[in-house]
Amino acid sequence: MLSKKMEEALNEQLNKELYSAYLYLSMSAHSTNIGLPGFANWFMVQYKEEMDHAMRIYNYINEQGGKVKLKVIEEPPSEFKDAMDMFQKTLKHEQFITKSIHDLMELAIEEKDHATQIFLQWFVTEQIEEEGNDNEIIAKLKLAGDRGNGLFMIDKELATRVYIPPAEEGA
Ligand code: OFO
Repeated sequence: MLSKKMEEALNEQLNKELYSAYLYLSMSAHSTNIGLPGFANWFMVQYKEEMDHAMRIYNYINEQGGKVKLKVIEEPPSEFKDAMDMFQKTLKHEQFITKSIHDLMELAIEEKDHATQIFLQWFVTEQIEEEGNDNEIIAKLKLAGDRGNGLFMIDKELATRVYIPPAEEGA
């Protein structure tokens, strides 16, 4: 059973996760457009993961007898300066999402909503991984520079990222 306040906050988060998916889909399209297929793959996998995050929240609201309310998804940017710009924007966005998850957790604690606290735990852990991945790629981009052979090598590496559906990762 969710309080109205918790239900609204979870619906807000559902919208943010859908926006994340939209943002990374846009970055995937841009990467294809500028001839970086490995980056396009990485962002496409990220898009699918964000859709999974959204569906986790969607299912949880339903399971708790709440009402899912879908809101307008903001238009993401479609032009980026270069690969570094995309990853800096990705990191900044993920830091915003981390803060949003922490605020949700604070609300669940305030409301003594133990079920939602347990539910959110997965997201707290996931955000550590998300920011870690972005920081790692930014560090590589800094080392390699944003063009030439270094960028080509990073593109090859990002091409190997594979999407794992939630059922297969035991979630
Ligand atoms: Fe859903 O973790 Fe990124 O936004």
